[in-house]
Amino acid sequence: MSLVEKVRDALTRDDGRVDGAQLVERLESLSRFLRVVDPYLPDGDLVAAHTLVERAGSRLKLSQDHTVVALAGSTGSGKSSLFNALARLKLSPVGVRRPTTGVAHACVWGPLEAANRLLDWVGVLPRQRFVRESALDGDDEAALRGLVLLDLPDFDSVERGHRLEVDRLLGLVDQVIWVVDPQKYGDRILHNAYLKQFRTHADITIVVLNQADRLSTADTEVVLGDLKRLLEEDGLGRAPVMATSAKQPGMLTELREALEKTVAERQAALRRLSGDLNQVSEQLAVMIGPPAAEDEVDRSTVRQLSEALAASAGVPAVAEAAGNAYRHRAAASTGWPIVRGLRRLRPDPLKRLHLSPTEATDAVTTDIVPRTSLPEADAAQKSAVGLSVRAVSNRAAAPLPDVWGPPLSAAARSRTGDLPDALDRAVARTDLGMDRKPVWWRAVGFLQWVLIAAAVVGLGWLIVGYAVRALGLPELNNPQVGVVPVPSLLLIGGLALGLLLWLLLKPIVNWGARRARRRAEQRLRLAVTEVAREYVVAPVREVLNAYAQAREALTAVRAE
Ligand SMILES: Nc1nc2c(ncn2[C@@H]2O[C@H](COP(=O)(O)OP(=O)(O)OP(=O)(O)O)[C@@H](O)[C@H]2O)c(=O)[nH]1
Ligand SMILES: [Mg+2]
Repeated sequence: MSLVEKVRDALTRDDGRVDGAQLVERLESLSRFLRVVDPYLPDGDLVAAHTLVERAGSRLKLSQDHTVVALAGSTGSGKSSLFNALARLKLSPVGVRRPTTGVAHACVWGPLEAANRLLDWVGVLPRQRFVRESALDGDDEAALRGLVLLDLPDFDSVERGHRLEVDRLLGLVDQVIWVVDPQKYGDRILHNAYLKQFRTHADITIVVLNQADRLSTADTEVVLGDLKRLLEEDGLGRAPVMATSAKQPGMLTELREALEKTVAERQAALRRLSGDLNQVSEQLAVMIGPPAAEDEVDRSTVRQLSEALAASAGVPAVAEAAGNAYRHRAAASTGWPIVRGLRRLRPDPLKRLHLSPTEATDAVTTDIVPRTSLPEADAAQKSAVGLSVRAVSNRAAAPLPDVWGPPLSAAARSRTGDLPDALDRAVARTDLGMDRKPVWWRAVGFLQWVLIAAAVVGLGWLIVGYAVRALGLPELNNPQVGVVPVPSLLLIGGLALGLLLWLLLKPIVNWGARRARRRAEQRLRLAVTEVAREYVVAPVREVLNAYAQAREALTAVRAE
């Protein structure tokens, strides 16, 4: 007996009463558990729990004033004889040809109408329902009012249908009296297929050694002792065991008293369901382990995923293009104006990828995101994404019971089909920080134009000087700086300084380009991480949430 069973045993022995409201709460927790896990766990593992919720709901809606007690056992053990003896009427045929009883018979102590709905639900045919009219016996039978006794077919029958019917009824009744006889009380099927399955139901189980009239008192004691030992092994050490005889009314007193107690307590139906809940929640416990970790999917796993996604989305290429675009635009604004035009003929690297800032800004306002012209991810990149998606679900599933592996992996993969588009959109939408011209570009650009203007003035001045000389007009009096005349100084100085300025600024432009590249890469990676969270981590988290809720619900089912 496990520790939990021992504690439960001690508690139930104390008083053994099951609180109806508490039972309903536990059943509600079980329904909550099922609602939460249904989308994720295999149906086959949840059948017993679903059946119980349904059955308990129906039983609790039906009469609580009646207690349905079944006489079950192997063929010829004397179920029908006991049934008749308890009813003190010949209601169910007793025979020497086996099996005798093919369908369940019911005897109701008290008015039949009140028990009819319950018997409809249990599935006893109307013609097999009998009434034990207590009015005829004075108060003799009053103590059993509310008892619905069932005589079941044999579970070990040559008729296959009998066993199915027995199994069905054993799932529905409130209490079971196992009828064994001195020859077959050790039967393997009885113990392994039935009694062991009832170990969580010791408080609604009675075992009777029938046909005890055939044994001497000493033999009866020996057999009872052996039977008790077997029941202990079955986990039913707590169930009452008694010797009975259908042939000697005096040997039914103990059983009758036990039934009177059952009927008076009106607890059997609740105890049955409570035992079922214990059994089902024990089975479900393997699906629930430790609480899901706080950071279910840790940072390094998400980083690995977003790196794989970044590579497949072409983030390095876009960042590279951003750096090149910086250089391109810096040259167009600050370069030496003589060759600047040539620069302009070359396309902007970002525009080539359909990633120019103007396009992106338009896209935000119109909400239509144009596709980028980035190449599709190659096979290696795709498989890296696949691996890191699997790593996310593996990581989340690691601390949980195995049943959660498949739903977590399905969740991680559920949106991977949408990833390429989502990544492309994220890249297209990302503000790469390239839409503002640095102030110094304008200043340098202006200076370059001033220098060109000076050169043009110098050139004009020189041309005018030549023209004056050619026309024989009085020569212009050119001012001089040192030995160099000002027009030449303007022309050469303007051109040389512009070129020099451009050359001197090149390292700064390169540094700016590197910075632009890094900034673009950072922003793109952030956007890609968002996609990773939304498309891979969020669905996984949803399953983990379900796990946490299921865990909490099952704890409530198990708390008695
Ligand atoms: N001596 C003695 N004979 C009994 C006792 N109970 C039943 N019998 C006999 O055992 C045989 C089988 O009895 P049933 O009551 O038909 O047994 P059952 O368990 O209903 O059998 P099935 O309906 O075939 O499953 C009959 O011949 C009964 O007379 C008993 O307590 N003492
Ligand atoms: Mg019978």
